[in-house]
Amino acid sequence: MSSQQIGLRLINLHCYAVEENEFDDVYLNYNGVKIWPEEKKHHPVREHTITALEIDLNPVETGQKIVIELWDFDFLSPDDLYGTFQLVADPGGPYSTDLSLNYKETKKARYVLEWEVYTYRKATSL
Ligand SMILES: [Ca+2]
Ligand SMILES: [Ca+2]
Repeated sequence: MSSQQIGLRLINLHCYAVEENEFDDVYLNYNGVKIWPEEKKHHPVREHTITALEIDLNPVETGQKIVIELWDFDFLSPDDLYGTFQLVADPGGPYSTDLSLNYKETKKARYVLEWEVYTYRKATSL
């Protein structure tokens, strides 16, 4: 037996403009939990770069709204929430979604998330 399920894959993070000098130290949260980078606390990102993410969220429901937060780490002050990527899990893609800016923390940052929704079969036991 198997059943069709869908998963959402975060493919790339495009940075067009950073908030801070030279680079931002970014990480991504989903439902209050850091999902990227996986092996360290944050990742330096410079302008005009594409960073591979390769993060899978699964399973998700068709039509589910998924909010991914983009945060910037700071040494001397609380981390800054730059904004959110607001995704809807419709199978297909790749899609590109602009960061909805949190203007309390940034006016300069410009990021785009590239992502897709794929189907897979999950074996189920009887
Ligand atoms: Ca910072
Ligand atoms: Ca800060």
